[in-house]
Amino acid sequence: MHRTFRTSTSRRQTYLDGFWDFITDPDDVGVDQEWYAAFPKGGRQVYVPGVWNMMPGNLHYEGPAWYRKRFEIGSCQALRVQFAAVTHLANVWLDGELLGEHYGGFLPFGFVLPAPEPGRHELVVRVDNTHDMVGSLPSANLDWARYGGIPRPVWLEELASSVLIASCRLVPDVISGQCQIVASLELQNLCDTPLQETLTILVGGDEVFAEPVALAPNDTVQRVLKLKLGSRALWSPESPALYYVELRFGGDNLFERVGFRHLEINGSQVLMNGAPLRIRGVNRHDDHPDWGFAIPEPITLRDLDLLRDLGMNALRTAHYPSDERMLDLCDERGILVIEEIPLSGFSASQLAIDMIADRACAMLWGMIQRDAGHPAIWAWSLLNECGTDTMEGYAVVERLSATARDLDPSRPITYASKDALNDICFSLVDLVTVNAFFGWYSFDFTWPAYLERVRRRIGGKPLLVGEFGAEGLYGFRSLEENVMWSEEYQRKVVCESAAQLLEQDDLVGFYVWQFCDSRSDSGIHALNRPRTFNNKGLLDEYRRPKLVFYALRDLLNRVCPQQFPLL
Ligand code: ADA
Repeated sequence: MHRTFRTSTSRRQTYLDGFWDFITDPDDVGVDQEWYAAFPKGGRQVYVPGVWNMMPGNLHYEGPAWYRKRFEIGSCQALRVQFAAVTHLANVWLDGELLGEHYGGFLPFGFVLPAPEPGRHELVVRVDNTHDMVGSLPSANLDWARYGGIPRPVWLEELASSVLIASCRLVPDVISGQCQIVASLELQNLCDTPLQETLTILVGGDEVFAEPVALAPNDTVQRVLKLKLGSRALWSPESPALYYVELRFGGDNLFERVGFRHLEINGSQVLMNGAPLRIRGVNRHDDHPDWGFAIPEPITLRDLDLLRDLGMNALRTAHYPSDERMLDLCDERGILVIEEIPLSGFSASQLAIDMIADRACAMLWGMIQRDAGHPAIWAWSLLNECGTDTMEGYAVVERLSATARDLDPSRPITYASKDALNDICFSLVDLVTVNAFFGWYSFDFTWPAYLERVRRRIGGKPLLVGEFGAEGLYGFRSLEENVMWSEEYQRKVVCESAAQLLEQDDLVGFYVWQFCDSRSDSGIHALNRPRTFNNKGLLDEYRRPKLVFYALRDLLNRVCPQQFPLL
């Protein structure tokens, strides 16, 4: 399943989870030798969803690799082949014919084939995870692993009808006490004759819209509908009320899910349903030492339980769009999410490269298109720690913020700044997010003194701490607290910082760096990353708690008891 609920009852959905044929292509000869038509012998089997780095010998493999899966279909009007994510470039062939290409390792894409032959078919995917400094997103300058593969589900949809709800973006909101959804839909006629079908929309089982839509042969139309829904139960972290939305068009149907809440900026506060948000969160990579980006759902679920156990209510998907099931679980559990695109650590000269800005815009578009319906997401993050102290940075933030506002006017937008005292882009966003590591990379400020300086630059805007923390090697214990890399030192830095931040009344909140240790890049960061892991986790990579976990839990439960009860 790519969601925690079934997304259609009319489409026959078959997940292609399991073993696929696999072969690396270090000399990049596969296209010339037409491996899509004749898959080479001598490969291995790899599990999908998964990343190839977990196979012995492949930990650091970077470059093209090929996947093949055979499947059978019955007779249907059309076949949809859907990928939840391929990291990062995918070229896809079916029965030797090119279906297309997609770039962007954390977002979905797919292909529709009208009237496919029933019987056996062969899907071949060339995947390339090459990272560079001139066009890839993420670039080669990153503090996480360069995983490659098909880390999220692949599935088939056999369509019973010749019309298709091809895409759907739902933006829920509450205006003057009245719930609404702005629905942007794409409806497709897959056959050679004109037709007219009724589009019906149900919210929580109630029909709220029904109208005929006419389509020319093989035509696609777009509809933007404002659905006024009156009063409904509101979504909040304490009471996460959710509503299924069913779209029906001809013989096709699609389920989505939304929650209703209103976000607004009021001076230095972000209000949800009129009450100020108090963010106490962690940054989290979709990472596990045995699974890479392809974390099994039970581990994700337990991560969220551990987050609640800490007394926290929030998570930042550093630094890329998360698995959709993780967002579904956050919706269900009332966990407040900031989601981000992998535009992280880019310098001014990189930001000036058109391909990088274009890809960032396309990914931001794809992320909002996929995730706008999730009530848990309270802000979009445009980037992390890039050259936003430069005019090149300004141009990119201007473009990204316009894209986000156009697609979703209901949520605040932000980005994480690494140099807030010299940043020049804060005027372009609603919420200022600052990252700093006092007690680790620098000792020049305390948090209160630093935030005071930042506030003088940003006027009354809401302010959030996006990252702070220190490394603590699991099991490295020290009698003296001031020994860097020890669990004791990490506990001291994180808890002292958190205590200072909790006293800042007009701070929207903070996200600790980070939930658990995560595999880092073996490249330029390695000298600074013992074990080649980023060791700033409150837990280690296997989710074993460090001293800081218990101390931070005590602190949060003392300062805000029962505020975020365990579910
Ligand atoms: C930055 C970056 C994180 C991580 C962190 C660190 O703030 O955003 O991804 O690399 O530094 O641990 O140094």
